[in-house]
Amino acid sequence: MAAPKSFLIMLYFVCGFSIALAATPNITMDQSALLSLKAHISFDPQNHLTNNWTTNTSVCNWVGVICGSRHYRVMVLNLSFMGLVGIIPPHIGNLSFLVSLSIQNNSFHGSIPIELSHLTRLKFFHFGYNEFNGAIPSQMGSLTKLRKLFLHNNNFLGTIPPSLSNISSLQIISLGYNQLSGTIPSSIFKISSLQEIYLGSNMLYGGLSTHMFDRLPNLQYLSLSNNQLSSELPKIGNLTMLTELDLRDNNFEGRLDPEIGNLTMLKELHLTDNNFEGLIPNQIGNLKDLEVLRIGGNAFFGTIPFGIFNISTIRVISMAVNNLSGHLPSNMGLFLPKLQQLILWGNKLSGAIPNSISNASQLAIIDIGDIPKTIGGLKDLTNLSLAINRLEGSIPVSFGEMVSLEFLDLSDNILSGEIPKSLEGLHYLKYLNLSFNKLQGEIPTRGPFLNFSAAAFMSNKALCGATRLNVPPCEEGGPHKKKTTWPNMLRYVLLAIGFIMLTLTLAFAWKRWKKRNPKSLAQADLYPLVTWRRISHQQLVQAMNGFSSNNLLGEGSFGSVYHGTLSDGMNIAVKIMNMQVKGAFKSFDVECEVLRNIRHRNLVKIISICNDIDFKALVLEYMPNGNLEIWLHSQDHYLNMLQRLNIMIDIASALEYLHHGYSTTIIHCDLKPSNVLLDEEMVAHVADFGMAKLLGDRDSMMQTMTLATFGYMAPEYGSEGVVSTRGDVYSYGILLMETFTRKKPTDGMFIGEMTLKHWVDESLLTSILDIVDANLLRNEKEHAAMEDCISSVMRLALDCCAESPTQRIDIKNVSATLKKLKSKLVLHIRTS
Ligand SMILES: *[C@@H]1O[C@H](CO)[C@@H](O)[C@H](O)[C@H]1NC(C)=O
Ligand SMILES: *[C@@H]1O[C@H](CO)[C@@H](O)[C@H](O)[C@H]1NC(C)=O
Ligand SMILES: *[C@@H]1O[C@H](CO)[C@@H](O)[C@H](O)[C@H]1NC(C)=O
Ligand SMILES: *[C@@H]1O[C@H](CO)[C@@H](O)[C@H](O)[C@H]1NC(C)=O
Ligand SMILES: *[C@@H]1O[C@H](CO)[C@@H](O)[C@H](O)[C@H]1NC(C)=O
Ligand SMILES: *[C@@H]1O[C@H](CO)[C@@H](O)[C@H](O)[C@H]1NC(C)=O
Ligand SMILES: *[C@@H]1O[C@H](CO)[C@@H](O)[C@H](O)[C@H]1NC(C)=O
Ligand SMILES: *[C@@H]1O[C@H](CO)[C@@H](O)[C@H](O)[C@H]1NC(C)=O
Ligand SMILES: *[C@@H]1O[C@H](CO)[C@@H](O)[C@H](O)[C@H]1NC(C)=O
Ligand SMILES: *[C@@H]1O[C@H](CO)[C@@H](O)[C@H](O)[C@H]1NC(C)=O
Ligand SMILES: *[C@@H]1O[C@H](CO)[C@@H](O)[C@H](O)[C@H]1NC(C)=O
Ligand SMILES: *[C@H]1O[C@@H](CO)[C@H](O)[C@@H](O)[C@@H]1NC(C)=O
Repeated sequence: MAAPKSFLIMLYFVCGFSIALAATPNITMDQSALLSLKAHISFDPQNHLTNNWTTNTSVCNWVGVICGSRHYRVMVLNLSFMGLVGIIPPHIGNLSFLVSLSIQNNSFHGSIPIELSHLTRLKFFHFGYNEFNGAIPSQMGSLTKLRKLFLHNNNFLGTIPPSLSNISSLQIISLGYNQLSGTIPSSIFKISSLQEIYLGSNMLYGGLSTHMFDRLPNLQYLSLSNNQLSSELPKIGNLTMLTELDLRDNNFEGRLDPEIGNLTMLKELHLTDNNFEGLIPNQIGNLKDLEVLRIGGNAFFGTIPFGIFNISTIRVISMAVNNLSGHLPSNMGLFLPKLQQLILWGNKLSGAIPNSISNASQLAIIDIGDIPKTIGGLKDLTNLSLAINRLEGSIPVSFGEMVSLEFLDLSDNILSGEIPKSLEGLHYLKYLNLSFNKLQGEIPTRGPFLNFSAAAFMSNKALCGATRLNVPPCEEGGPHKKKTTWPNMLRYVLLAIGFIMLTLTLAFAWKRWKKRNPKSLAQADLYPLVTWRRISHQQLVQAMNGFSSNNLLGEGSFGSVYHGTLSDGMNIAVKIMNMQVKGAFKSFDVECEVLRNIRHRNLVKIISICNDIDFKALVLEYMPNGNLEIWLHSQDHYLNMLQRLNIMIDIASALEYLHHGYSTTIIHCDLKPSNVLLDEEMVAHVADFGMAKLLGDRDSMMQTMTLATFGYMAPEYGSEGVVSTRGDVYSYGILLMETFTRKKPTDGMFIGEMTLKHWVDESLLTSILDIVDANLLRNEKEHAAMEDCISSVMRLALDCCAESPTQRIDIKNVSATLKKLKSKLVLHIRTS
C-alpha cells in the first residue's frame, strides 16, 4: 500500500492541496468526493440519492456504493439506471480505490474530467447511454488496468485517442453511437486481449491496414458498422475466435478474403451496403455455425456458393441488390431447418425457385424477385414481400394455399390479370398491398377482403368492386366472361396485322431517327420518334367539348391547357397559345422546336401540333395524375418517401437528357412543381418548354432576358441574365427542398435573409426532422433511415443551389446520387 499512498501524497503536493498534504487519504475523502457528485446532480427523479446519501450514515451504506472489506474505501460506484441528470465533478478522481465505476443509462452531460485518469485501479468503466460530449480524454490511456470500457451512446466528439492502446489488458472497448471522427488508430488493434470491439455508428473514415487483424486471437465480436471506412478488408484468417463481424454501411471495397472460411466460430456476418465485389468465396460454406449472412447492397457477382445451403444453422440469408447470377440448387431447401428469411431480390438469378424450398419449414419471409409458382406449398409462411420488383404475370392461384400468411406485399410490380379468388381463404391475412400494379377485374369480397381498405388496391389498371375501395362497381357478368365469337376473332386478327405493321413502321422510324441522332444517351429510356398524328382544328374543338370550362386544366402566361378526348378514346392535353400575349409566338416556336426533336421517358410527349396562322396549339400526352404542385400542396394528396424520390430521380433523368443527351444543349429555364406532370403510374414528366433555351455546339451559356419564376430562378438569371445548365440545377435544388419539406420557396415564413435554402442549411446542423414534411414521419419505425436519407437529399439540394454557378454539382451526379440513396433506403426498409 506504500506505493499508492506516496504516489497520492506526491500528487497532492504537486497540485498544492494543503488539506491532503497533512493526512493519509481515507474514507472521508471518498465521502467528500461523493457529496460533491451529489451536489452536481441537478435532478434525481426517484430520489435515489436525495434522502440516502446523508452524512449521518457511513458512505459504505449509501445506495450504489460498495466498500472494500479490508481497506474500507469505496471500491464500486454504481448509479446505473437512476434517471439522474447532472455532471461528473473532478472530485470523483479522488476515489482512489475505485475498481468499478458505472453510471450507464442516466442523463449525465458535460465532458469526462481528466482527473478520472487518476483512478488507476479501475477495471470497469461504464458511461454508456448518457449525454456526454467533448473529446474522450487521451489521459484515459493511463487506466492501464481497465478491462472493460463502455462509452457508447453518448455525443463524444473528436478522434479515438491512440493512447488507449496502452491499456494492455483491455477486453471490451465500446465507443459506438457517438460522433467520433478521424481514422481508427491501428495501435488499438495491437491489444491482443481484446474480445469485443464496438466502434459502429460514428463518423470514422479512412482505411484499415492489411495486417490490422493479425494479432487478435481472442476477438469474438467486431463491429465497425455505419461509418465511412473505405479500404479493402484486412486479412481476417487469424480471427479464429470471431463469432460476429459487422461491417455494414461503410465503403469497404475489394474482394472478400477466402480465409473467411477459417473463421469457423462465426455466427453472424454483416457486410450489407458496402462496395465489395467479386465472387462470394466458396469457403463461406465452411462456416458450420453461421446463423445470419447479410451481404446485400454490394457488387458481388457470379453464383451463390451452394455450400451456403448446406449450413444447417442458418436463419437469415440476405443478398439483395448484388449482381448474382445462375440458378438456385434444386435441393436448396432440404438442409435448412432453421431458415427464416431468404432475401435475394435485385439480382440476376435465373431459373425457378426450387420446390424443395417448402422443406425449409421455418421460412417466414421470402423476397426473391420472381414469383415462384409452387409457392403454395409454403404452408407456414407468414410474411411474404415481393414489393418493388419488376415482377410480371399474374398472381398464382396457389397463393391461396399459404394458409398461415399474415402479411402479403406485392406492391410496385407489373402484375397483371385478376386477383385470385383463392386469396379469400387466407384467414390470417392482416396486411395486403397490391397497389401500383396492372391488376384488373373484380376485387374478391369475402374473408380477409372484408377488412382491406382502398390503399391496398390503388393505382391499378382496372380493378372493380365495392365503392369503399375507390374503384368503379363491376359490371354484371364482367368483361372477362365474354365468349370469343367470330366477329371478335376477326378483330383480333385485324389487330394483330395492325400491330405488325405498326411495329415495322416504328422500327423504320427508329432506325432513321437513330441515324440522325448519333449522340443519344440513355437509349433505354427513349421512345422511338413516330410521325405526329394528323389532327384537324375541328377534331380538336370536338375533343375539348368546344373549349368547355370543365375541360380547362390550367392557365399559363402564354395560353391555356385543356383536357380532351379524341373520337378514338385517346386522352390528350391541348395547350392553346393566346396570340394576344407578347412573346406567345416565340414561346410556341421554341416549344415546338424542342419537343419536335426530343423524346425521353421523363419528358412530356407531343402528339401533334396545330400551326394555323390564327390558331396555334400543342397536342400533348395527357397526364391523369396532374402535377407535382397538386401532390405537394393540396389536401387529400400524399406522396410517400419512395414516390418522392422516384419523382425527383425522374426529373433529374429528364434534365440529364436535356443537358447532355442531345446534340444541342437544352436548358429548361422554368423548372417548378407545376411543370412536373405525373402519369397514371406516377412517373414524372417534365413539361412546358416555352422558356427553354437551346445552346449551339460550343456555347456553354448565353446572356438573355429570362422571365423564369421567382423563387426557383437561379440568382445569376436575375442579376446578369446569364443562362446555363447550372441554372436548371439551381431550380432543381429548390425543387428537391420543396418536395421533402413541403414548403414553397415563396412561403410567407421566408423573409429577408431567411430563405428556404438557409432554413434547410441550418436544420442540417440541428435536426433535419424539424423541417421535413411531417407526413413523411408517420411511420415511427423508419425514422432513423428516413432521417439519414433526407439529410443526404438536403445536402445534395444545397450542392445544387450553390451561389456560384461553377460550384454547383452537375445533374449527372445528382441522379446518380439519388439513385444510390434510393436503393439504400429500399434496402434498409426491406432488410431491417
Ligand atoms: C480521515 O482523515 C481526516 C483528516 O486527516 C481525519 O480528520 C479523520 O479522522 C480520518 N477519518 C477516519 C475515519 O480515519
Ligand atoms: C439521517 O438524516 C436525515 C436527515 O438529514 C434523516 O431523514 C434520516 O432519518 C437520518 N438517518 C439516520 C439513519 O439517522
Ligand atoms: C440507503 O440505501 C441502502 C441501499 O438501498 C439502504 O440499505 C440504506 O438503509 C439506505 N439508507 C438510508 C439512510 O436511507
Ligand atoms: C449496476 O446496477 C445495475 C442495476 O442495479 C445492475 O444491473 C448492474 O449489473 C450493476 N453494474 C455493476 C457493474 O455492478
Ligand atoms: C438504456 O437506455 C437506452 C436508451 O434510453 C435503452 O434503449 C436501453 O434499453 C436502456 N438499457 C437498459 C438495460 O435498460
Ligand atoms: C503509453 O505509455 C507510455 C509509457 O507510459 C508512453 O510513453 C506512451 O506515450 C503511451 N502511448 C500513447 C500512445 O499514449
Ligand atoms: C497470423 O498469425 C501468425 C502467427 O502469429 C502470423 O505469423 C501471421 O502473419 C498472421 N497473419 C496472417 C494473415 O496469417
Ligand atoms: C486457413 O485455412 C487454410 C485451409 O485450412 C489454411 O491453409 C490457412 O493457413 C488458414 N489460414 C490461417 C490464417 O490460419
Ligand atoms: C450438401 O450436402 C449434401 C448432403 O449432405 C451433399 O450431397 C452435397 O454435396 C453438399 N453440397 C455442398 C456444396 O457441400
Ligand atoms: C455484373 O456482372 C457482370 C459479369 O458477371 C459484369 O459484366 C457486369 O458489369 C456487372 N454489373 C455490375 C453493375 O456490376
Ligand atoms: C421434403 O418435403 C417433402 C414433402 O413434404 C418430404 O416428402 C421430404 O421427405 C422432405 N425432405 C426432407 C429432406 O426433409
Ligand atoms: C480531490 O478532488 C479535487 C478536484 O479534482 C479537489 O479540489 C480536492 O479538494 C479533492 N480532495 C479532497 C481531499 O477531497
